[in-house]
Amino acid sequence: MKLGLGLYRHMLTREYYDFARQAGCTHVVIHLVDYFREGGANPRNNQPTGSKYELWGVAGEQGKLWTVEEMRRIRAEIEEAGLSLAAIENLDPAIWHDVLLNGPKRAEQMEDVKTTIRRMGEAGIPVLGYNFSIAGVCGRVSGPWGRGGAVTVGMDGPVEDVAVPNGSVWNMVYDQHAAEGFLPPTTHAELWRRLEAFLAEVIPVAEQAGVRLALHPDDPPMPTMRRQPRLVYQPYMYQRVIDAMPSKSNALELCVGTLAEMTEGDIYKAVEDYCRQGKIAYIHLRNVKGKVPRYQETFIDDGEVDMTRILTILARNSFEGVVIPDHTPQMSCSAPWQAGMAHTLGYIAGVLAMLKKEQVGELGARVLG
Ligand SMILES: [Mn+2]
Repeated sequence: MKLGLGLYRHMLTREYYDFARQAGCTHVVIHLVDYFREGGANPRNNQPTGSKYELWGVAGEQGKLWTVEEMRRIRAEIEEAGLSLAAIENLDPAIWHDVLLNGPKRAEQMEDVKTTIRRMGEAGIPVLGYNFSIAGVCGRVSGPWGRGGAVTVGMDGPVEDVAVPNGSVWNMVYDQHAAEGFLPPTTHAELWRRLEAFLAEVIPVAEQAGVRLALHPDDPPMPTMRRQPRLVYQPYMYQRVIDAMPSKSNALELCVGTLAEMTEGDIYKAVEDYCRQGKIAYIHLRNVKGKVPRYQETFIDDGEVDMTRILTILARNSFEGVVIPDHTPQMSCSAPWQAGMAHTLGYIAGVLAMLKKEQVGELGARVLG
């Protein structure tokens, strides 16, 4: 198991790489989409939050793909700082909105996704995290509900079914000049059909490129949000994603916090099950109190999930991927994001050190016995 840190686009600098190294990370997961662009409800010193119905920000340029040179340069800068680049997290809605929406540009945008995956392979980046979600992250509120009055996010009950405006998908705006109006509602069956068609086309390309696709579950995991169906909102639904296309390249970005917010299933069993199948590309670690539609994100050691148990399950099943902190509540200081990350990374590093000792101890006992 490797310790990593997720960095947003504006954090891809030597200062943040050094911060990750200083906190004990060997790996980073990077975002190339700038979620904060023109997003009023979305300050840069926190996770992208948006508000209940307000979107994160404006997506990039349509058809403008990440280049091999750009990805190679970023990878080289990360390695220069003594780290490895484990994954890119999330595709820009600008390049694949019609794949999610089954819109008129779907065919050309599928080619853009494939090109992106091939280029990642060329640049030596092994994992692409993604969300297959129409409404994306929404319906959440923030408040000082964390330990010590830390500001954190969560849901405070069912939200009104305010439809998704035209020109937006997955909590971002991709067309500021779209006609007035709202996305038509679709069904769960249709959303699964879109995912299955996507995987059937893209996974063979990913296999050839040596890239794993890793699906994040729907956050918050409600059956529908904003009149749109959601794909993975119970732990067992991840199995359907896996079975849709058996391949090493069809994998999971397993988010412990999101899975813990789900109303059914057992978080420990889910982690063990997907780990044993070798399906976890990397892990988002985050703790929570409650379940949808009433939950709050908490500090890593302050929620309802026993994180030492989660990390023990991963270690005993020889998980070799990267674990990164997901979000944390805002700590009261001039660098709330960094403080929250450093606290979480220190906690994970401590548990991993204990587990290593235990494993070495077991090995020693076996040798001696
Ligand atoms: Mn997550």
